[in-house]
Amino acid sequence: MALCTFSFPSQLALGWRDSYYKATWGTELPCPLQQNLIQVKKRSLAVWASLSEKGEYHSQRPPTPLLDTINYPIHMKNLSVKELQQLADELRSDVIFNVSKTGGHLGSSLGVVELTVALHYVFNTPKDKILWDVGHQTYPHKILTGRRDKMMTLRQTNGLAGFTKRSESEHDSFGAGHSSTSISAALGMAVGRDLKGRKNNVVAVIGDGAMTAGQAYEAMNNAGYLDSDMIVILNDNKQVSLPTANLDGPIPPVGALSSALNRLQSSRPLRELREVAKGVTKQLGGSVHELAAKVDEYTRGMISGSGSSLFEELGLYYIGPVDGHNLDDLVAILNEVKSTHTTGPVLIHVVTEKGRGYPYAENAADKYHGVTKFDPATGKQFKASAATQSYTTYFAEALIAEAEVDKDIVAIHAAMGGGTGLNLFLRRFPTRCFDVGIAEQHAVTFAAGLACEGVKPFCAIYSSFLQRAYDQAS
Ligand SMILES: Cc1ncc(C[n+]2csc(CCOP(=O)(O)OP(=O)(O)O)c2C)c(N)n1
Repeated sequence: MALCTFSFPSQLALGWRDSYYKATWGTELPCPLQQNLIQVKKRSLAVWASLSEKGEYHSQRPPTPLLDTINYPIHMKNLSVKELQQLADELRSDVIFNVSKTGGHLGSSLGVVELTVALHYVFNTPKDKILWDVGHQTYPHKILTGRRDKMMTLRQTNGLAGFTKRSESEHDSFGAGHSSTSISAALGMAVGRDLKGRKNNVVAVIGDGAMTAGQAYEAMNNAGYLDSDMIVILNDNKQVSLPTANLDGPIPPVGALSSALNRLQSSRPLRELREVAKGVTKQLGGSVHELAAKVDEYTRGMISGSGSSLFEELGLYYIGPVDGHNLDDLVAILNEVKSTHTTGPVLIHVVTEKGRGYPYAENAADKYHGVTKFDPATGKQFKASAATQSYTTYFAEALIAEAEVDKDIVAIHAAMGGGTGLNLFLRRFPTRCFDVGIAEQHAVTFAAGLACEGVKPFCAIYSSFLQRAYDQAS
């Protein structure tokens, strides 16, 4: 079994985990793969962008009259929902303009603009805690929490961090960068609040990608048991892995969770039945109340077959799916959940679109997950053309070359098909490439299992994320 770690952003180091390859290839180091790294012919890079005339951007900063009046969430509390929509529109155009000058995570931030506005409208940070999983989607949150004037310093030395950072703002209740920590941390904050006798809300916002990691389930299992009040918002945008830009088109999200969420969304009649049951419960009470509760339970049972059981059986009360771009719905539901105390953990399933509102992002296979500087008018990114191919591409092409002659070779990555180059392998060998989701520890042990069966797995993991699988690798 071969374990390949990638350092950020894409340096290559190879670690050979056992004597399997020595037996197979009859060599230790340099291994055949490394030799191939040298042999692979240089390939011309795709032309990503043409600078506008004289290297200047065409687009100007968009007018944002309402956003200009809002430096902190406190300034938006008196807005109507209609004005909130205007604020969201201006916020979205501000994010696009800022990121066009700095580069950064664009698609994920665009997808949560309405959710960010609704959260800051309903909850009161920093007293209430909002925890953003990974933290790469927090540009709208940063703009609304006193950091708008620093957005041009994003991800630069001494500038704003690309993720949430406690020392940067009291509105960043938890620091992140690596995924799937938000529910654990939120539970800790909820239990800490209860022990201290405080009264505030704790909200974790976690994507369907981050929800594929084991830690999220460890946390939900514990949250269901401890039963502290907390809210988990599942931001379901159907993109689990990244980026897909070097494929011809989008790839379907990996994992059973994604198809369960899909089925859940399509079970509309059942959801309506559940709503009716709830309505009857409220109006009548008594024995009819019990009957209605049974209908509710029955309906939930039926829905649970297609997804909600996943959360409810872990002890979280499931609400959804909710249109994550409809401010009316978001504000109403968040207010409802906020005012209903002693409910234990609640999960609100919000459906959003990555890259929302920026057609170039919406139409791109990777939804502009991470971009270089770009021209907002055309969506074209200003990518410097490198003299040589990246290590990542050398690695992928070398592995493909080996796999052409050895059909036992398979490739594994943890939601990083673009970053590891294995999307290229996937394109060549669709049935021999395994994207396991954001599950590094599972990826490594899965590879070990394959190796036990005589398959030759190449497990490629970003080095910083390999910390998650250190025990499995050692
Ligand atoms: C442990 C770990 N592995 C991999 C990554 C790289 N990564 C950053 S965001 C992301 C996808 C997250 O998907 P999701 O949570 O659905 O958020 P979205 O970007 O779709 O809004 C990945 C794989 C990471 N941050 N942490």
